[in-house]
Amino acid sequence: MSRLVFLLNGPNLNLLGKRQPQIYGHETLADVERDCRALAAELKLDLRFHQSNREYEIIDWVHEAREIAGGIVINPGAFTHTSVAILDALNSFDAPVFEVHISNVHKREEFRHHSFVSLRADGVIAGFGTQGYLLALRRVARLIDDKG
Ligand code: CA2
Repeated sequence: MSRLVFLLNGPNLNLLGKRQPQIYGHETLADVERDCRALAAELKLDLRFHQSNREYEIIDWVHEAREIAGGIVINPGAFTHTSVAILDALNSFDAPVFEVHISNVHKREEFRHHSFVSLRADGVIAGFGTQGYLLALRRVARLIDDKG
């Protein structure tokens, strides 16, 4: 099983740490990437870390992952609640998929309670702040280790 993991972030997450810290915290996406890379090294995972505001780019990364990756960790941002296209792409990926939300979407507006991506995700983490990405990476590493 490949030890390569794609960590994908959707729209507006490039603004992390720069706006709405009461919801998303003070860490920037660069801070998150640094912490994820440090943990990935510890877990002996190779990491591809991406963010895009464009739905098609996220879909293209999922397609790329199909050929080479042992797991995907994805925070699809607002596409979580709208994108059948990202769900369809993830359904073509055979290895574990974990969905991460920095905020607890279930404590927020009703429209954030439904996730298309959850129909495919093997697990969902919400409301753990940016630590959620690290927890998801640990889970992927464990599943890859167990598969050998
Ligand atoms: O809680 C999450 O991680 C979300 O996926 C974040 C999305 C939101 O649409 C989802 O419902 C839940 C929004 C990301 C926007 O990120 C910003 C960060 C800082 C400032 C402004 C936006």
